[in-house]
Amino acid sequence: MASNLFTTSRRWAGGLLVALLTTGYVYGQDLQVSDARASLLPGEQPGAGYFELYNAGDKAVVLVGADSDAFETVELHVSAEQDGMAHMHAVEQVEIAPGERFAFAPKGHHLMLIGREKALSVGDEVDVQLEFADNQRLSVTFDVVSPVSL
Ligand SMILES: [Cu+2]
Repeated sequence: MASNLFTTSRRWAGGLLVALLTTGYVYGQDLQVSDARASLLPGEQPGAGYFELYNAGDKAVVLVGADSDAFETVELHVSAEQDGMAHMHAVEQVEIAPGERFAFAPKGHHLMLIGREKALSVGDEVDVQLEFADNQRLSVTFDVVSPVSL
């Protein structure tokens, strides 16, 4: 029994190491994130995360989600206007073709930052993990900004 446990945990650790190395190689060079900022409203209202992704690689990149220790939930959303009213809804994924830039920006795609786990003020930094379809993750530091600065 003890040797089984040992084998399992060793295999797990090996897999983790491979995943970390792969992430560093693929996304360190081929996927660039810029202008990452989080706009937080006062109180319990959800905030919004904006950034630009540039796929410098030769394969499509598919963003499928995001996660952060600083928030209970992070969702991919898109804003749209319908009959003169602003709406937003969750999106399953965002695909960025090779050589393309994709902006998460006000009035368009955004990360919805729901349920703050701790107090955050303008000027703070907050880490968000972007999750991709091939099980890779990219940690991005967002600057906390005031909504009126956008
Ligand atoms: Cu939203």
